[in-house]
Amino acid sequence: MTSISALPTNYHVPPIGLALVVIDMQRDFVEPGGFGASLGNDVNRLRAIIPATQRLIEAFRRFKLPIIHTQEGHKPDLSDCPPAKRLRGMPRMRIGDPGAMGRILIIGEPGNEIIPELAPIAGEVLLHKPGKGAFCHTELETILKKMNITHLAIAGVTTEVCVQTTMREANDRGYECLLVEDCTESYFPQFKQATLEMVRAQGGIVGWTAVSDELIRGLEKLHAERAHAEPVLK
Ligand code: TIU
Repeated sequence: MTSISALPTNYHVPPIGLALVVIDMQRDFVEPGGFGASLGNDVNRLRAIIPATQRLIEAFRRFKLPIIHTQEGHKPDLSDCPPAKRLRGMPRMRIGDPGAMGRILIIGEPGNEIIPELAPIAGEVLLHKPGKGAFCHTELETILKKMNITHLAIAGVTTEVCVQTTMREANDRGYECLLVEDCTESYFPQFKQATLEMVRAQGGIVGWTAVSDELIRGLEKLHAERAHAEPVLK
């Protein structure tokens, strides 16, 4: 087990079983003219996490650990978009309407693409999800089981919506989850802070939180332990 400095206690990771889940780092949420902006949000504040998230993704790649990218989006015919989701609130544009980056929150449209800085590469999982949680109406649990994943480091946007929902879904399914503090952001700073605190309250009721530098330091130790363990694992 590798011990990573985290809150509320150190986070322990086995030699095999850790994956990174990067939630919805798509143009729809971080660029003007997409779904996030249509809801009245200032999308620019989400861009601050791009460099740290890039470094984290690069570290997982360097150590050959699995990466799963998610994309919130709907089929062009909206058959997977509940009317409640489309009709809620008074957005400037609704899901499926034509926007500055194509139809809002529709799979295959330019706005739905992962931003180029964090784009998946061959061998990484790209998962479309119609809901806020990445386990809802997706193959995520099957994919994780096939890869023998037990531990999830979670990054992406927005902290209190898709990230927290996914973390809670994962926690209820038995995964040990770590939320990466400087690789997640919200349109509302107070909601990010509250999420970090509620995740790690009550002895880690939903999981752990840590900054990316600590996680990357942990990955370096994990890599050394794996090199040691590999003859035994074979
Ligand atoms: N609106 C908002 O904060 N988030 C979303 O709608 N989706 C995600 O969090 N990805």
